Amino acid sequence: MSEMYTPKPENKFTFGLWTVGNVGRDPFGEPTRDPLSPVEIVHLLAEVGAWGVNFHDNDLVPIDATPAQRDKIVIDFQKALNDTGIVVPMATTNLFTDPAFRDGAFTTNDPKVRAYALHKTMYAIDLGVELGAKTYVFWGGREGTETDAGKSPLDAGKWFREALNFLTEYVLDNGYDLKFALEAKPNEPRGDIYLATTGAMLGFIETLDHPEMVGVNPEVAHETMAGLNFLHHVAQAWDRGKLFHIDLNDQSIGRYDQDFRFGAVNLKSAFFLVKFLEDVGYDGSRHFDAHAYRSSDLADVKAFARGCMRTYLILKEKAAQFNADGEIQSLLAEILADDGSMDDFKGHYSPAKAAALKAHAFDRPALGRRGQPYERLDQLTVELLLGVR
Ligand code: DIG
Ligand code: MN
Ligand code: MN
Repeated sequence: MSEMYTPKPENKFTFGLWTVGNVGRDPFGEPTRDPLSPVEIVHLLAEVGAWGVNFHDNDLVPIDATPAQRDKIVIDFQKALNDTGIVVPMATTNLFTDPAFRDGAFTTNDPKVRAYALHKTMYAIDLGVELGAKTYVFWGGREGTETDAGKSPLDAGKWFREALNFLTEYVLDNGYDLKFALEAKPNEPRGDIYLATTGAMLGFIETLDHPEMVGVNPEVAHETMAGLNFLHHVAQAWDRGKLFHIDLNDQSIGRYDQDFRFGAVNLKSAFFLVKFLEDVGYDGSRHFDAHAYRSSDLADVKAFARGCMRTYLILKEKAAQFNADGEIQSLLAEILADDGSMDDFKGHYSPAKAAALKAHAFDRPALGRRGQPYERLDQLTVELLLGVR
């Protein structure tokens, strides 16, 4: 394989323990692969060239482990990190597997479970910080409903806000260097999940006591499931300075959460996303929250992981090619042409500016006659991606 697309630490490619460790279980079938220990996964990720590994608390430490078992697991895991140079940029809490969370964790009607969710998350934050995490993800997989008869969405929002306010204070109280990243998803495993899109999360963050500590972790599959344009959500997050992390994978619109290999479904969307991240200088993890097909064996799981990273690097090269392509850039210059005739009306409001703009005579028919060469531009983009430019 070409050296050009070999991942390097500076690419900041990461995988969760649950991704390459996915055993192939699905709602209709038993596992198809043997489980891998966290230590084995760290060595697998080092072998394929990843930079980092992420985990839910219980991916690493079983929920019923004793303190002594927990400490042994952490020592062994830390040794694997030291032996391989793999780092832990992000950690998160499993607040969705155990039956206790059957009706949610932070938003359940049961105050005992809400308190337990805080208890569990504080210990999980301690674990993540101990292993070096600087970003802490919250994905509310069970924070939702199948019927709105039994839970007020106002109560749910209030309880979620209280939980995050409590936990940001916990981070401050302990002097942790940690930021929170909220991950949206429209549904699955709940019939409807609260705060279903990245945009909803951005609005919610502004209601928190410490919004400066909280950003988002958009996932390709989650906005795509709902038929939305993922890039537009990422751009809105970036514009607000809130793109603290990103989950890369792929997905067909209107399907269950497929978490496919990055670029496996829609190469053009993946290209525009990579181009955006590279153009704006996003410096965070490129986290592949994805897993191999259930039909894959271990060798194919490694090919899956390599494929995620290779596709990102190939599209990164295509983005540089796009930015250097004379014909494409001249079309963009034509599209963005500005003769300066409207300069007096730009920028902040003033009564004089408003009066002048109201008095200005526009040739509306002429405005309607100006077309845009988007077909030509998109065809050039497609041909670049197809490798004929
Ligand atoms: C699923 O998309 C979620 C959980 O796997 C995890 O909490 C988060 C971290 O990437 N993604
Ligand atoms: Mn997903
Ligand atoms: Mn995710």
